[in-house]
Amino acid sequence: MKKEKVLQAYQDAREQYAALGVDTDEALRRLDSISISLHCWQTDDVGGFETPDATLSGGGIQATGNYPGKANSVSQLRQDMEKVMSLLPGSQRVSLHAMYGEFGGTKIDRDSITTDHFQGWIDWAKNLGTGLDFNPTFFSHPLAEDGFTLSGRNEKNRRFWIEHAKRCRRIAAEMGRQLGTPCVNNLWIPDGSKDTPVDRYALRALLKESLDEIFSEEFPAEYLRDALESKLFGIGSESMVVGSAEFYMGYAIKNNKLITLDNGHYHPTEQIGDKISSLLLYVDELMLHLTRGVRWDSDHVVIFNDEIQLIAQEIVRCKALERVHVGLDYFDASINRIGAYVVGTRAAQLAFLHALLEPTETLRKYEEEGRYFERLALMEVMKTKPLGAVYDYWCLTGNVPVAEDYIVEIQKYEKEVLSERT
Ligand code: RNT
Ligand code: ZN
Repeated sequence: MKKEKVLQAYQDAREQYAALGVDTDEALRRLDSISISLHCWQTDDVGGFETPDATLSGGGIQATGNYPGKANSVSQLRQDMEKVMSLLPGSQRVSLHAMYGEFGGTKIDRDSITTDHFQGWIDWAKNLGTGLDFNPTFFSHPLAEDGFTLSGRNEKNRRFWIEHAKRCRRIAAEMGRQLGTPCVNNLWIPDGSKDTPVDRYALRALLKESLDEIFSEEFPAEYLRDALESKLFGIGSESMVVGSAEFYMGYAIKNNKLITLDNGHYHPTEQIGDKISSLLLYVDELMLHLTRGVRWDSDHVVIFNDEIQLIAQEIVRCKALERVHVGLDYFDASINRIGAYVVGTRAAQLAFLHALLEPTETLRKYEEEGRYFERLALMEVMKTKPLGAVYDYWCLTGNVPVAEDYIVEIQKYEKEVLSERT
């Protein structure tokens, strides 16, 4: 895109928004403050670097497709993430899963991992000037094969997973300490049952007991934030998931934890954006796993759809940008994986920009006065304002490819780097 054209379009857009009382420069300043946590697992289809290879299994999550070029090593993963970040305006951080440690070719089981296995990641992040988030890995492991981890009745297995979770918190806190930005440690377990269980209470009581033990160790909030992620159902856990929305909501409110909202984890007619204002009244902070649910799958690439727009709008309208950690969670193995990141992150950024460019005060006034036609009309009008011109300008000033220009960059990377991989 020609620089002058982008600047010209921005000037015009700025005037159009200003006429409605919206300051585009201010919106971009606020957008700059949103750091998006990029989930490392889109690079390799949730594979990880354990020895022997922990191929994605259990947990009812599935990556489909076999597009060439997936990352096979820590260095390839880093190279890919760096490429992704070079194509994105604004700031990002990286979210790691415990299975992505540097294990030096030896078998280190999940109950034995330490910060040493992640020091290389911390150094890498420090070098890039970015932060890290973390996730214990409760799937793709023989001790998760029966479908239960922290809520399992097999006491030996449950202890193994408690130990894993405790170690992950220590690693995450160390990441936060060294990097000077709190690390969100997000806990998601696959536990659930395919068919109707009889004693749900016992399973949930066990999960509660496990969490109490895991969280008994205290860490400063500047280093570590603990988040809990629920799910409605998964493949193989259709009838009941132990860590349900109610379970974690109760736990988080009572124990001062964060709630992770993964918008692929609810009934398709539920509006995840609608949950934000309620949760913010009872928990200090939220974590987002932005994704796109499609029928049975919760993990398609994020696009600029109504659902993502409402989530961003609700956060902005609640004046809660500082209380929400924005992260992504999807894995599509059927398209260029670097492209998947850039499409999804840009869509999430667009949603926040769209929300920041809303004449919220005018809309609020209409609402208070019961002028619902005016509220509806203005919201519709805002949909076709030149949002893209403002986003393009942000890319230009951030020295990253504007609009469709990033497509060629990814094609080039595919040709030069990804296609060379075996
Ligand atoms: C699974 C959860 C979870 C995972 C990642 C890999 O349904 O969304 O967040 O996707 O931990
Ligand atoms: Zn998730």
